[in-house]
Amino acid sequence: MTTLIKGGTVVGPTGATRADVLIDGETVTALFAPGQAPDGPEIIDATGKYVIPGAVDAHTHMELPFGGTHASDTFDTGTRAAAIGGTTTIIDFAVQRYGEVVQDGLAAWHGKAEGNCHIDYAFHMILGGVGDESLKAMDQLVASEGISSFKLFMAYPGVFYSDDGQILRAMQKARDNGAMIMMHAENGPAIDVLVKQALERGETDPIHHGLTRPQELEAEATSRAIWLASVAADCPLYIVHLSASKALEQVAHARDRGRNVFAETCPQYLYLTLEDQLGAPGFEGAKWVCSTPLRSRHETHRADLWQGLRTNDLSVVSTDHCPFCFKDQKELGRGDFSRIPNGIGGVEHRVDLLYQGVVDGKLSLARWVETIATTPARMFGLYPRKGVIQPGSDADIVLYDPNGRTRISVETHHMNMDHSAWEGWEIDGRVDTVIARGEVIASGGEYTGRAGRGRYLKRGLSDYLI
Ligand code: DUC
Ligand code: ZN
Ligand code: ZN
Repeated sequence: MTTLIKGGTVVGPTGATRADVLIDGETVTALFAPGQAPDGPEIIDATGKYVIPGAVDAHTHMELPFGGTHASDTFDTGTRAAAIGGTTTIIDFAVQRYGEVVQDGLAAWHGKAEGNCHIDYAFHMILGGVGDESLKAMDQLVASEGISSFKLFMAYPGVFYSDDGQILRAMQKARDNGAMIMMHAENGPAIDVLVKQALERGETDPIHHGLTRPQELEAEATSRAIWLASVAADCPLYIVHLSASKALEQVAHARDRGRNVFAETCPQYLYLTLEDQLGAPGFEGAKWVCSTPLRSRHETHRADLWQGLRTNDLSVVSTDHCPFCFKDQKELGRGDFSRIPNGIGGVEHRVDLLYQGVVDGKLSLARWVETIATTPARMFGLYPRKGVIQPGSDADIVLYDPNGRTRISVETHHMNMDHSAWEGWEIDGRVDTVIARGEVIASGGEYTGRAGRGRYLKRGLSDYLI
């Protein structure tokens, strides 16, 4: 069946142009200047809308076991919410726990996702233990499993933590096989000292989660990761959930010297703060406990991160979607902030929240699309199948209404959470229609997709490899 998306403004990383998009089955087959398309196909009217590639969220944690509980979205609920919000591909993190065989961790993740996803999905691999076997497994995952990126943690001693020697070995392996090392860059052992001291002083409220993770410990770890990658013959390095000005300085400095270093940030760091959200009265701030933490409103983090997106020192915006309900989950940390499960849910709202940056004059239209769709696809080996509207690409397309409005609330969101980190936020724009591999799965507020239609995507190497 052929379909023509007619009358809209197609936005890509190089700008916006009036064009009609022809889809045949699951694939984009042609773009036409207005009025030049042949008669015949079914028409989707995009008058007054932006026509953008389906967004790619390169950082989600469905069902992640963490902090004595599990992230509350399943692949079913989480990918449905993503789809409704204009995201048509996620890259989730499969987990190798301490002592586990990497391939067993991966198989467990396939078991959770298969048959349950509403949109296409891929995996990165978290390495919970770097040793001879897991280094060998990295080769196998790159060569045969479509997994070309591995996340390591400089934080969370005793949970996911890798020491510098382990990190270096994984980086050397990645340099050899073309994979990307993704780094959670916070100095975990130093944070643990500050956490213990705070608790001994009786400082137990959620705000102390942020105060015990100062930006210096994010900047130090970021810098150390960059130097370790340098020792590993400039292994490609991607810093996840970068939140702080001083960490951004480290990335910018490396990039200015032509280093193979990239970074992402997340909407929570662009808009929310330590004082306003994490410091909310009583235990309320637990909703915004995540790591890296929200940063102080009295420093320049948010402005610096927006600027980093404009200058490409930050290449990608992901969500780090890791939802926990307030009741029974966040509540595990009443009286001890260090027991609050770390994570914020937001997979449904990234497209809208970043569009608000366009409205506010902080980001161009082209850069909006580039940071939420095109670059994540290129960074993680999904391009040009995903992240762009061009002949041969999957017909993953969102019609975005710049004249619409979105109000975010727990009453209306689709994520499996009993609260929203964005409660009451109003956005000047709205996801109107979502098309995934040629199928309209959401339109005008009605959802018509289904669990199981999403397919596993084997990824290639990053387009940005040098
Ligand atoms: N950070 C979070 O906030 N949640 C899950 C893991 C992580 O690194
Ligand atoms: Zn992390
Ligand atoms: Zn994460």
